[in-house]
Amino acid sequence: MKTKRLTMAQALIAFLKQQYVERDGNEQQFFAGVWGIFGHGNVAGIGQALDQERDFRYHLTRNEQAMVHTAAAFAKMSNRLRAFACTSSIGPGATNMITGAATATINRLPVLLLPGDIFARRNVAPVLQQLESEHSQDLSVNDCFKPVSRYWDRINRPDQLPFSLLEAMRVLTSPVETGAVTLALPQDVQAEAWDYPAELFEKRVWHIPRPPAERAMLERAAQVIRAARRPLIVAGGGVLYSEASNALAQFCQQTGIPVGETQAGKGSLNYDHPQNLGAIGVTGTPGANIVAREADLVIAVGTRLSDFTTASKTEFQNPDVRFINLNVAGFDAHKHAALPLIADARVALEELSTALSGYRVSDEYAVQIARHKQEWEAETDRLFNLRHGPPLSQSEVIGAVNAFSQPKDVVLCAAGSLPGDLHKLWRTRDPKGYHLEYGYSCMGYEIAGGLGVKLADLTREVYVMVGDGSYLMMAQEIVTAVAEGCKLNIIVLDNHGFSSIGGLSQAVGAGGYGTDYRYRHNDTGNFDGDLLPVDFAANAASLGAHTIRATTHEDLLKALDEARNQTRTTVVVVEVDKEKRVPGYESWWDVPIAEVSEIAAVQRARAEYEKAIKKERLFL
Ligand SMILES: Cc1ncc(C[n+]2csc(CCOP(=O)(O)OP(=O)(O)O)c2C)c(N)n1
Ligand SMILES: [Mg+2]
Repeated sequence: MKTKRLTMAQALIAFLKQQYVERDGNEQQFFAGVWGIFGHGNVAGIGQALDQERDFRYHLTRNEQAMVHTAAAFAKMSNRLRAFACTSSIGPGATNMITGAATATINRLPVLLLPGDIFARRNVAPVLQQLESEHSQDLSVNDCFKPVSRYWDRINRPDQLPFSLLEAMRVLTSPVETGAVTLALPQDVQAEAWDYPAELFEKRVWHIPRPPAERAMLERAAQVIRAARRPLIVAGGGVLYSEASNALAQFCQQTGIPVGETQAGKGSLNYDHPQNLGAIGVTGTPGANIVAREADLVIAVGTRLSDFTTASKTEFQNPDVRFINLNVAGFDAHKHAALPLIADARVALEELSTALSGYRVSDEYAVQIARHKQEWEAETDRLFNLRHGPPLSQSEVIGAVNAFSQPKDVVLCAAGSLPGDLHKLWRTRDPKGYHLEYGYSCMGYEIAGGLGVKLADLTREVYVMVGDGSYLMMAQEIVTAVAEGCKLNIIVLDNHGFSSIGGLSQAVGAGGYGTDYRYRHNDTGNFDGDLLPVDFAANAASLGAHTIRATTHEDLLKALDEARNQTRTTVVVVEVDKEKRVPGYESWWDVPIAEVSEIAAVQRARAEYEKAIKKERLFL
């Protein structure tokens, strides 16, 4: 057998370079490179290997959590056909990645995490940053990755590596199983050599399958659809990952069946497609939510049916409602006791189109859909043109960015009040034009994620819309964007605290307590003093960005224009009115209210809650 004597870390990098994926005959390299921060737990192993293998590009992040977000956003933008690896030192560098790992896994996005780990050799324990345990020596902080990884392993000997690498690739490239994959790499083992079989380093192409639905199930699904009077499609992220937008558009055009889009699925259809009712669920449009309430059949395509989509299981109120779940994962396909169509979205939608030839929804239903759409466009225009303030309303800022951006540009967001407003209002004109991380809704994803999106497609302008809270949590990747020459347009919406959780706090009777960014007041002892003088523009400028302050609508339009003409990452800071919110429409979210309290507002909220929760359904 031909072998190559390499350290474990050298072998790992040499292997990653040779991994390719292929779907629909298109082949491409799977790993675009590796993100990392070196410490003693990886510098002599992975760090040395990367120095030796300069054609496997190394990117230096400023925070390990951020780099996992960057990697996940890159994979999402690439429809999971490309990914990054992430290397960290041991201890805090490793555990910083856990939030990123959870974000990736919950959103079903492939990232390969390579945390350094404590010595396998043990004789020098406890080493710096080691979590000691009295009951086991087979334990380190990296065990914390287990629940947030779809595959987890620790490489305790260099000869274990090949078998773990093949498992890692199987999971990363599987549309069903993908998520974070963690290979914990003990510091000493990274530097140990072994005679690796040369075969391990040959080019390997992983086929990404498009499994068709079982014929019998497809026929049953077609029968059920033909019998339905008010069918509705819920389009999730799976539509986009499968590149099924055209198939869905054609299916809807042919059948007249309307669509509600989840956060991950927004963009499945262009906003002006006649059957697109827009956002569905807690942050949905009135049309999508009214149609959902009355639907007798829900065809859920590529969605996890999270509580934001199902309005905490109150979204679908027709007593006879049934579900067909078209999903590549059996787990999701069986939710809500659905008829499971386990298949690739694109393939199955094309097959269903054929099976439903001649079928079309009633004229009455079609008229209702058209009316909802028209009314929603008028409501969006109203919210885009409020001319409130200054401070401006958030909806006007969204309207300005939406109108200014080009169809193929990407808007990106993750947490706060922006995701709901964007879900409702953003007029998406390209399947990849709307990028919301709303599986984990992780504050701090925004700027780091924007970098991943930009790296995935340098031809598009990326508009990162970020609240002041999220910005303060993780703005340091501006430095990384500047270093990489990777231009982002970052719009900071400063409302001096948490509009989202502040509003929620008011709704649960807690009066917005603890959700404003203010000085602690000497008299009251609470944070109800003056507003804090945080200067976001000065902060962004200090990190190397071009910065612009905007106060009025006209300022904002000028700022967007100036930003577009910049080659450097540009941060536009605009103050918005926290209390001028976009309303909710025909929906509800289960946030349990205190069962007992002396406060009248809490008692009132509880009474409303007890009524609302009765609408939750079981779907067994
Ligand atoms: C890491 C993390 N911590 C806490 C939360 C809970 N949370 C959701 S939104 C929010 C406030 C966000 O503030 P900001 O970014 O200013 O947006 P705004 O609500 O003002 O629109 C918080 C604390 C979260 N989603 N993620
Ligand atoms: Mg805020």
